Amino acid sequence: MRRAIFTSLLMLAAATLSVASLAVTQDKKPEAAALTDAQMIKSAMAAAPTAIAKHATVVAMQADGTMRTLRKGSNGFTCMPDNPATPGPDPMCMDANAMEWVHAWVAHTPPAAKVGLMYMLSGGTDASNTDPYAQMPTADNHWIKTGPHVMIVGADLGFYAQYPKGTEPDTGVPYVMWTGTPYQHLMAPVK
Ligand SMILES: [Cu+2]
Repeated sequence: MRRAIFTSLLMLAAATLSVASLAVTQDKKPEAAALTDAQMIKSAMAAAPTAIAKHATVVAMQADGTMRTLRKGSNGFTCMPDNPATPGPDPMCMDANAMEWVHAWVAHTPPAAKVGLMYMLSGGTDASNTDPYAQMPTADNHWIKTGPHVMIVGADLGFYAQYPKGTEPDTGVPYVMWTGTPYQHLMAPVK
């Protein structure tokens, strides 16, 4: 998983603060506002196979944590664009169960026991493998990089028990991210 959404929240909160300070300092504009809706839709659609992406709802996270719908879809999948503030490309497309899981993660609430699927086919993802809320690499948060992958979230312990759970996994094969937290999930590379 990415901390992209959580990062987006922080970014947007920071952007709001920047706007507040703009009046005083005339500082530069927050870059989170740079993408147009069309650009965000294109970015979001890149996360999943075309057959899924073209019928998916596309949403963008708002400053208050709510979603703004950029395009309504019909297949039960929701796609979110890359967060330009993070190093790697990180758009994602997810089914309804995975969307619930993401909301739980962002809200720091226990996720429902509902298995969900997420696509992150757009490219490399940098994240802490041990801290669901880390924003930056530190000496001990096991910052790792994973290429295009799919994720299984909300599965039971027996499912995750099948896969490696080390803090420094081989990201070329399936592994469990955020082991030991309520948000552990399978990361499965597809390339
Ligand atoms: Cu992921």
